[in-house]
Amino acid sequence: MKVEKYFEKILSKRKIHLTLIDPEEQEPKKALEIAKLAIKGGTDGIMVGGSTSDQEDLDTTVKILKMNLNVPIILFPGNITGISKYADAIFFMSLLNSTNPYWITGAQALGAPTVKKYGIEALPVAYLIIEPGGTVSWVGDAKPIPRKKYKLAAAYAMAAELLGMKYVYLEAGSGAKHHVPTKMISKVRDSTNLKIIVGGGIKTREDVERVIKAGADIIVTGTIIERASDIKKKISEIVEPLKSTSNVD
Ligand code: 1GP
Repeated sequence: MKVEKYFEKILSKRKIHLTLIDPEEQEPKKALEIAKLAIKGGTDGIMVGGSTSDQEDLDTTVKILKMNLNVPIILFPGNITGISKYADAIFFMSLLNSTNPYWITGAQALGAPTVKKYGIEALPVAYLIIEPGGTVSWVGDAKPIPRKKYKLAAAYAMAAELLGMKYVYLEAGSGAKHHVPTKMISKVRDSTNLKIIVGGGIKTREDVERVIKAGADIIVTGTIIERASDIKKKISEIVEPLKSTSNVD
């Protein structure tokens, strides 16, 4: 099944949780171990990528995950080195609030032929960096959206919708102290029909509850699996509110 269809199928019933694994943080075998525990805990898919990915580490990690798991493996590229032929799909992202055209259309043009050659399913994503933004904000030359400027985030999301994108990713930055403000998520929800992905600084079950209530469709967590002593328990705890949400209500 295509990943987009897989998402749609889940979203017709409830919200989605994805686990982000940075291939630079551990050996591929360890990444597989972590992913297996996250899946047992109830995550719906594995994202692989980071702001500074090495292509060889990425390829080996994606390959071992793909061969051993039966949830989608989705690339989350930090640059053109973030593409692997073993993945099921790629978040094909444009960092709309970058100040450098390389991150808006340049890397995309350089990476597109490879994505097409491998036949990787591309999910078009407007990537928006919200304050504080962290490493990705620095690397991506972003002008991070101030946390109280909800309308700015909504305006970017509306532009993304009109440009034909299907997802908007509201990113507070990996390891952020606070996740994206709920009022900003609600404003984006009210302004577009895009699927809303929210990531950065989501650490607790309460965070997930708030973010979903505000209108997020897909929740991404990364840092918590690096810190948890019991990964399966931590993931099952935070996905619990998702499993009881309904889009049919
Ligand atoms: C990073 O949004 C993701 O792009 C995940 O952030 O590491 O804070 O969970 P965390």
